[in-house]
Amino acid sequence: MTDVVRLELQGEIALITVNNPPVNALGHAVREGLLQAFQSAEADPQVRAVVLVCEGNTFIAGADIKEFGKPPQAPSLPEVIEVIEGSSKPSVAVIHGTALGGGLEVALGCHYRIARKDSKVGLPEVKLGLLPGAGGTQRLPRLAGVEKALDMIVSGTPISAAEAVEHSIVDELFEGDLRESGLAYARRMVEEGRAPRRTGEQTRGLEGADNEALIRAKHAEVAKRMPGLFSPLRCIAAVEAATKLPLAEGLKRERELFAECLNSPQRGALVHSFFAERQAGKINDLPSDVKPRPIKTAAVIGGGTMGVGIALSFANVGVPVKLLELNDEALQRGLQRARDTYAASVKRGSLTEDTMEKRLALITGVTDYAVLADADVVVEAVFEEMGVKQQVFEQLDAVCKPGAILASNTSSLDLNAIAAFTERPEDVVGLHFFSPANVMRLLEVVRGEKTSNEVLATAMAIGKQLKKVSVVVGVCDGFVGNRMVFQYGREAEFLLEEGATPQQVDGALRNFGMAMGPFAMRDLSGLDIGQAIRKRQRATLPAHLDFPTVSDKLCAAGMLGQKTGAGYYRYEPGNRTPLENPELAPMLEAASQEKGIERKALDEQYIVERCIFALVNEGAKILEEGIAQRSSDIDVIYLNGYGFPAFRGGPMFYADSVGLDTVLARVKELHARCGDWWKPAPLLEKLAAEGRTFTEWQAGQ
Ligand code: 3H9
Repeated sequence: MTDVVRLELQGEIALITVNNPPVNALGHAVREGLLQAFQSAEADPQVRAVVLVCEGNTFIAGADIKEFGKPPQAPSLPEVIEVIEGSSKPSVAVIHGTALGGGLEVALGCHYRIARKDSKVGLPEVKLGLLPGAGGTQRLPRLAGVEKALDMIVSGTPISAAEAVEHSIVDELFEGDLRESGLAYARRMVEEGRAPRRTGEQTRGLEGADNEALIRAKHAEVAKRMPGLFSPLRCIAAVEAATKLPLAEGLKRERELFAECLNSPQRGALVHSFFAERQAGKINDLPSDVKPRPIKTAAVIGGGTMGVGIALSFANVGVPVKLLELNDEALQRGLQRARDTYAASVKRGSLTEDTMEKRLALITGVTDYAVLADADVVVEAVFEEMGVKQQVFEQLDAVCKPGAILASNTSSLDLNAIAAFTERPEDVVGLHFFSPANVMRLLEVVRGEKTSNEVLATAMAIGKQLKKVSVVVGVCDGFVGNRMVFQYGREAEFLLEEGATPQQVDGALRNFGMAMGPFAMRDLSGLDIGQAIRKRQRATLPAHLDFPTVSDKLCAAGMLGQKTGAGYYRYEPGNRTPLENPELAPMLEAASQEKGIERKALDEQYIVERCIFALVNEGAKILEEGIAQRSSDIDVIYLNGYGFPAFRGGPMFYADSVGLDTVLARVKELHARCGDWWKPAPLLEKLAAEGRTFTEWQAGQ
């Protein structure tokens, strides 16, 4: 056996244990170990049944993602599973934690499956740009039926063990010890004289439904909901093969489709996103012995949309939270907003009435700062004005207990200045939530000049507690996300002056894969927000940083976006569908004329490059200034907070894949054509000259 797979005999039962922390991934040594263990059990005349169990927190969580793209090493997973399934002695997989991807495929290769009640099973390969490549697309439909298999494989979302039993994926649930439960089940198999029950030989799941219609419907759903994605269509094709071909041929077809996915650029981007998200949680210069402070109670200042969203985020994970407003009327509005948000979820069916009441009971409305004295963390979400922040932080400093985390949700103001309003700047940190805060996964954790290591570690732990993806950023105007989006949005507006319409710009960027175009996004968040930022920036930025004027014209006309029924688009009452705003065309004409620009048609690639490369050039500056720790952190921010397409890996990874020399050449052209704000970032020039990528670069090199 290998170090990571053990075989021991328990009477007539062979007990095979996988121990490959952290998630028992199926790296080369595990595959080899499993093969040897199952072959030994088969060859040993004393053995009458086999139990497969895993140590640690989880059953096998899939293939080892780090091996993708490297030369394959035998035995392959399909070969191992063929041996497991082909064995003449009945085997049972004992599932706990999450049996995912190749892990579930191994379990499907075993003849029986039992699962601990709290476990989950799934085939999430599609999220990595892949499809289940070790028989999952052939074996799952044979057990669960084509409809359920398509749902699981195309969405990648795991299901609970109980649901897996309902769909014949798992035979039985258990509670308690893994080994004992597995051995007890195996003894029963022996007593009952059960023969191997090979999944590949089952047909029940493939019968009795109109599989062709199910496949057609899934195609239509994918075309609508996942445009531009490579692997979902291949997932469907593989399941279709299961409905039409004998197992061996179906498996062969699955391998071909898997190889297509493995070689697609989308797989590279999605695997990058997976590791980038995990890497983001690591802070380079934080000593490993720093322990976060415990967070048992929270408080939020401000009962507006943002403050309430933050309060809901705490309540959602069971943390009692006080919501502070200045007067009773504003407080009641905030509390009502909290109730309305939950009620909408109850109406949609995603929350039960009972859970809603339990969560609401965790939110206490208050109007007096003194009652915040016992809070472990206080998050300020008041108006974005330094004077207002000053009042809040001075009061917090006066009432909060020593050791409380004082956090600001500012999206652009100087956190160091905010910290200086207190006598304890080391306890001040930025927690920049994204709207709606109870839904969006991204959290920028802003590290001030004086923020202590312990407070930073606690802020990251709070993010984890709230189930957010937290990324550490440094202090600058707009931090990472908004500083970059400012450049992106500005270019989008310049395109309007050059001749494009909002529909064309939004359409081009949606075709690129952005969840929303920049103008639809501005209409949603309100044009007055950008106007306030521009006002502040005009006072400090150099004159050559020309500002486009269309947005100001709309604001002057009272068209602030969806909330006023018109902005870049027009909206019918109660309907968010963007329609053409007839009042915009003359404003566009006027804006072009004022600058002496002759309006002309713009092509889609030009639109995309202008907006996306503006993100990249600013991202390069952010990286070099140390505002972000690594380029993949910038990607994580854009993937989770700004609707950047995951299959492109984030703006910095996208630039790497285009080639930094190509990006630099386009940036230089734009610099010559548009103005000095397009000056190439020195880091972009350096890496392009050295033939390196952002991903390879680390600070100080
Ligand atoms: C597949 O199976 C293909 C087959 O169909 C066909 C083959 C032919 N490999 O997420 P966490 C690392 S595709 C390597 O923070 P959690 C992760 O990077 C695969 N490493 O923990 C991290 O490392 P570090 C299908 C992996 O408790 C550490 O483990 N399977 C893998 O929050 C802890 O991870 C999947 O897509 C892996 N497969 O969540 C499952 N998985 O500490 C992917 C994790 O150095 N994994 N790592 O940063 C997950 O969804 C979650 O990790 C899991 C645990 C739910 C398991």
